[in-house]
Amino acid sequence: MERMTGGRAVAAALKAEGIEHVFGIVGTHNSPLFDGVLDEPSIHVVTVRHEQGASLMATGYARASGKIAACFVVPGPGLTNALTGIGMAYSESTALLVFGGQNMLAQLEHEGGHFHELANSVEVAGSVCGYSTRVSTPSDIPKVIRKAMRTMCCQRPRPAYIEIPLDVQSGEADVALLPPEPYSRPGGDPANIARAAKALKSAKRLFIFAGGGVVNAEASQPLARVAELLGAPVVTSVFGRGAISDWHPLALGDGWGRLNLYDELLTQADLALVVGSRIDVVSDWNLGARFPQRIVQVDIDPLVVGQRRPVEVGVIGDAALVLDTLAAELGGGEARPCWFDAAGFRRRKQAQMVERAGPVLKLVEDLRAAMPDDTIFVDDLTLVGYWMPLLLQTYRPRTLIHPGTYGTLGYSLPAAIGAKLACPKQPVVSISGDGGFLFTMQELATARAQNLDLVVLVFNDNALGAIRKYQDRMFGGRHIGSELTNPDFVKLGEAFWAKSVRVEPKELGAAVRHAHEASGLWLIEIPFAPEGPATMVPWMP
Ligand SMILES: Cc1ncc(C[n+]2csc(CCOP(=O)(O)OP(=O)(O)O)c2C)c(N)n1
Ligand SMILES: [Mg+2]
Repeated sequence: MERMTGGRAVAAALKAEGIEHVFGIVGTHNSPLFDGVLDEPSIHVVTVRHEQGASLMATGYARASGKIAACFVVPGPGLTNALTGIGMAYSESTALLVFGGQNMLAQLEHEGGHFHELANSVEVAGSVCGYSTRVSTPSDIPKVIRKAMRTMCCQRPRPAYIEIPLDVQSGEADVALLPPEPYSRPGGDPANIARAAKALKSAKRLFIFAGGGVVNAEASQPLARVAELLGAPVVTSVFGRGAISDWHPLALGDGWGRLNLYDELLTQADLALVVGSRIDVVSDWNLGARFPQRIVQVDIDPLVVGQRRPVEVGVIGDAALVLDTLAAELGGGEARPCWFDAAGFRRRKQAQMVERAGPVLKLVEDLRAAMPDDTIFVDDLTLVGYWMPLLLQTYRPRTLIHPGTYGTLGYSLPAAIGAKLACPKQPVVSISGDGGFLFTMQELATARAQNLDLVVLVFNDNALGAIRKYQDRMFGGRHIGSELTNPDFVKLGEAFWAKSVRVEPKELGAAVRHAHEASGLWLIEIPFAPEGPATMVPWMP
C-alpha cells in the first residue's frame, strides 16, 4: 500500500501492465494524468493534433503489433473527438485503453454548465467500448485498470474507457498496486474440438476461411499446420490478410466476394472451416452466403459463432489454442494432399486481376517490389486502398492494415503513425486519397515531432472518387458534392517539414524506394484517377 495521487496510480498501473505509449492532448481536465507519467520513463507520451488522431494511432499501434496503447483525453470534446477512432477499434476488434478526464465528482450529479460538460459520458463511450466505467477513488484505479485489461486480453479485443474525475486524479489515497497477471484466453472445449476434428476428417473438399481473429491470436503457425494436415486451401478476410503468407502453397489470398473469383472453390467445396471471422457483411458476405452447407466455426466470441450461417460444430476459444489442439487431434494421420489446384487458381486470379484492375495492379506491384517484405501498408478508404487486400502480396500477419467496417476517412495517416511507433524497425507506408487525407493530415506534425521515418502517399483525383463513381453508376453521372478543390499537396507537405514530391503513377515505385532509402518523413502526391467498371469498388452494389 502506498500513498499517491490518482494520476500517479494510473501511471504506476500502466507501467505494471506493460503499456509503453500514451497518445493524447493535455488540458486542465486531464493534467494530473499527464503529470503522473512524467515520472515513468518507460512510458512515452505522444502529443497528437486532434483526439481522433490519438485513438486512430492507438488502433494502428495495436493492429501492427498486438500491443495495447493508452489515450488521455479531456472530457466533452476530447472524448467526442476520440470516439471515431474508438469506434474503428471496436469494429476492428482492436484493444485500446482510453482515459477520460472529468469534472469534480460532486459536479456530476446534474447539469451545471461546467467546463467540458457532457451528460452520460460513460454511456457515450460505452457505445463503442467493450468496457466503460468511472472511478471515484484513487484506491480503485489499479483494480479498474486490471478489469479493463482482462476484458481486452482474455476475450474478443475491444476498446476500454476509464473516466477519472479531476478530484480523483489529483486526490491522494492509499493505493495497492497489483502484481502482474498472465492473461489467458479460452482454449475451447476439448470434446467440441474432437467433434470438429471428426467433421473435418469426414469432408473431402474443404477450405479454411481465416479472419482477423487468427491475426489477433498470433495463430499463423497453427493455421498453416491445420491447413497442411487437412490439405485445405486458405482464403482470408480483409482483416485476416497475412494470417497465412502469400508464399504458402495453400494460400488463395483475400476473399472479396464481389468479384466472384472464388466460384470455382465454392461450387466444389463440401465444408468450410471458418476461424476468427464474423463473416463481415461488407467485405465477406458475398462469399459467406455461398459457403457450403457444412460449416465448422472457431471464434473467441460466442455471439459470432453461428451468427451468419448455421454451423455443424462451433468451438468458442482463442484461434491459436483451438487450432493447436485441432492439429494434435488431426495429427495421427498423414498430411493430406490438397484437393484444389491452388497454384492454377492463383494464376487464373492474377490474369483476371490484370484485366479488371489494370493500372492499379501495376501500381500495387510496383509498390510491393519497391519495399522490403516486412513493410506495413496502412490503407484509407480510397480507390487504391480498396484494391490493396486483393492485390498486395502479403507475406506476414499485421503488414496490411485496412480500415474496419466502421469505415472512417482519415484512418490511414494516424494509424500508420501508431504502427511506426509500435514497430520502429519496420518500414511503414500510408495510403490515402485526397479526400481522406485532409481529415487527419495535421498529424504530419505529430510524425515530424516524433522524428518518424514514414512514407505518406496521397492519390489525388480532385474528387471523393469512390462516391463520384457511385453517382455515375446509381445517379446517371449526376455529380453533387463529390468534386474537390484541393490545396497544393507538395506545399502542404513542405509546410509540415515533410520531403514532398509529386510523381506520375509509373514513377511511384522508384519514388517510394528512394523515400525509404533516404529515410525521414515523405509526402508523395500521385495524380491518379483509376478508371474502370463500377466493380472497381468491390463493396458497391
Ligand atoms: C467519416 C467519413 N465520411 C464520409 C465517408 C464516405 N466516403 C467514403 S469513400 C469517400 C471518398 C473518399 O475520397 P478520397 O479520399 O479522395 O478517395 P478516392 O475515392 O477519391 O480514391 C467518402 C466521402 C466516409 N467513409 N467516412
Ligand atoms: Mg480522391
